[in-house]
Amino acid sequence: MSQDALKVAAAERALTYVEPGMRVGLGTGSTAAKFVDALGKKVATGLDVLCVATSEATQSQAEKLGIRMSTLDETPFLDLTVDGADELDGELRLIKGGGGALLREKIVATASGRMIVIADASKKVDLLGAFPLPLEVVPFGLTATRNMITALAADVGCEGDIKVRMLGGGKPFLTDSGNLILDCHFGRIEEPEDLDEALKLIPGVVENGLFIGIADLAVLAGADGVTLLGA
Ligand code: ABF
Repeated sequence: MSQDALKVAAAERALTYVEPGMRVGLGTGSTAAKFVDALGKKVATGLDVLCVATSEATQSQAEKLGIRMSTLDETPFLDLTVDGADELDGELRLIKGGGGALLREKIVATASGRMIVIADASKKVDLLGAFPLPLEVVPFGLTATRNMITALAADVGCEGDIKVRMLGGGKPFLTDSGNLILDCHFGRIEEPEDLDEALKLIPGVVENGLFIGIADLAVLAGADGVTLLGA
């Protein structure tokens, strides 16, 4: 089965949790996009849901599919959010933000009664951190902020390169909120809760890509079928 087919399988299983009348948060990334496609097909056959997107890219995809969209200000409580992840461990702790949408993703997921993570099974790891942890930071005072991240992360056992995410042509990647992304190549995150707490103490860090205590269920598609974690 191709990786694309695995993403579709996870997305289609997650769709079985969507009920008529639900308010649904729509994630970002290639796996979440499969869910939005599948939801769009259901909507075309009469399913009525109201959705909030976690990025401009997802908003535009959903609108093209005719999905009824709202904003989090108009609809501040959602029944369910379905989103992808870059890594997840057995305790449903996630690294997100590879697509740069972690801030809106975390706001939307936290405003939801339930969050379902969809992924191909290769995203499941024993220890988080091989995927560089993304942090959304304000551009002002970048060097000072980066120095503080280096010091506080080392205090909780995380050391490694911290790189500003760049686009081609020497321009920095900017998030939908106009901030920068720092990718922290820690390699191993032994104590995700401690790192999360430490990062929250740094004023220039708007949000970090650790999602702890937010996801309720992971739908993982592998060669031998779909498995559920947290069910
Ligand atoms: C979003 O998309 C992100 O939080 C995560 O970074 C990424 C996963 O992308 P993909 O599904 O394309 O692997 O869910």
